[in-house]
Amino acid sequence: MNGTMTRRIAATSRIHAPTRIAATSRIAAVLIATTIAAGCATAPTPPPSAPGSPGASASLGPRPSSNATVRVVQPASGATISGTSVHIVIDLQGAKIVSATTTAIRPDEGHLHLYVDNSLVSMNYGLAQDIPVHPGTYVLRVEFVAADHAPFSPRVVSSDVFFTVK
Ligand SMILES: [Cu+2]
Repeated sequence: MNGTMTRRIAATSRIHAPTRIAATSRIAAVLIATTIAAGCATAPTPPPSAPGSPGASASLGPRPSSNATVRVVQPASGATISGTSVHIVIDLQGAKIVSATTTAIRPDEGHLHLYVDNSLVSMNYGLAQDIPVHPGTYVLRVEFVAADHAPFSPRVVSSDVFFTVK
């Protein structure tokens, strides 16, 4: 980790305040220093479970549903990459990304929350993002959330994508 990388991350990403950082998470450790500019005051929301998991939307209160679907295009599941960052590309169908934070939510507007190893590490208002990584194996999951940063019900979440950095 060096200062150059930190500055580059801050300049290119809207960093979400992590709601729960595993002390052992390599990426969380990288990103913890860059979480200052969070434009997103997150309600404490549990990380999304993989599709089909029980209890994915428990205790979230009444939330609208959305017809949107989201998936990870890149990296490919099982990919092995080298370098100090991974390029993530998301496909979102049935909704559009809006940068506004509002409680006047619509089922077809929102933004993406990105989880690495169950930690919410970053968010931007686009469909592509570079995330700094160290060698290791990671699980990536993306969720489409409403413009108030809270999930839809049922949650609009991608399948898990595993990738290895060497
Ligand atoms: Cu958000």
